[in-house]
Amino acid sequence: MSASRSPLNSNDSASVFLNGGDGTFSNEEIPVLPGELEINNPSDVVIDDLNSDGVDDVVYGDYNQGVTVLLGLGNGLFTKTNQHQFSGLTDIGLADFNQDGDLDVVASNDSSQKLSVFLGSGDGTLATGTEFSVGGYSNSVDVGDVNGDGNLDLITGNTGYSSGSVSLLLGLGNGSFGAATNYFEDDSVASAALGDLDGDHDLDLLWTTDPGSGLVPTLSWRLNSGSGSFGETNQFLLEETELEQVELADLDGDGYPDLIALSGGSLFTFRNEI
Ligand SMILES: [Ca+2]
Ligand SMILES: [Ca+2]
Ligand SMILES: [Ca+2]
Ligand SMILES: [Ca+2]
Repeated sequence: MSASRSPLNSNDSASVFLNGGDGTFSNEEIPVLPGELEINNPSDVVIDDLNSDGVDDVVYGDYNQGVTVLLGLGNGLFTKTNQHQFSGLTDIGLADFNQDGDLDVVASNDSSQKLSVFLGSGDGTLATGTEFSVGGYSNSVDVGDVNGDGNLDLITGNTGYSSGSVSLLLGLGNGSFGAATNYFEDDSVASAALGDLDGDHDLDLLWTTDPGSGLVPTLSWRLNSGSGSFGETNQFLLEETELEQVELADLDGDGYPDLIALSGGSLFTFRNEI
């Protein structure tokens, strides 16, 4: 899941909330090896077990500091394994792009028109990033098999100089990606996400725009034909509410993903009625 780029915590520590097993979370702030981790401007945090030791690890994306892996020690503390420093990181995703069983990391960037893929070694370290060009300065990245060939693909939501776009990069299954196809070149795209909106087992595309002051932001979606091409645009106007980050999850248990969005420090949900 993604978080907004607004600071979660401005101290040089990460907040860890320990689950008491009784439905409560302790709210103590546990330092992550004090002095070793500078949390500057958090963009995103994702959690999974990178080194397959049964303990969840944290991949932390910072706008100014790049990607950092924090391996869980099993007692609520973490140790930092490696960091790939760069600026402009807006969003990260975690998946096995080269199908070797080890989780890899993708990061979007709004300082260059490229995204970076870091292949995981399986011990919690990440190889040097490989860059792939996209259609603008990216505010978001999401992962899924859009064309149903078994290889994970990437989409980014982009801002350009005068317009935005959504870029689709088809995965080759070996950690590399084909050239970006850029869709819907219109208003600046604040965030784009993949999910099966209509329940026909292919991933549909949803995005929000940030058209600038005085113009109305929109929420749009297109249904997947099944082969990775998308049908006509469905859209509704968001009035003044500009959505900064969107994610899809089934909130009401009806089997169809609903929309969760962050905007101006508030959390919004939209029930899927497609
Ligand atoms: Ca682990
Ligand atoms: Ca991998
Ligand atoms: Ca694919
Ligand atoms: Ca679908």
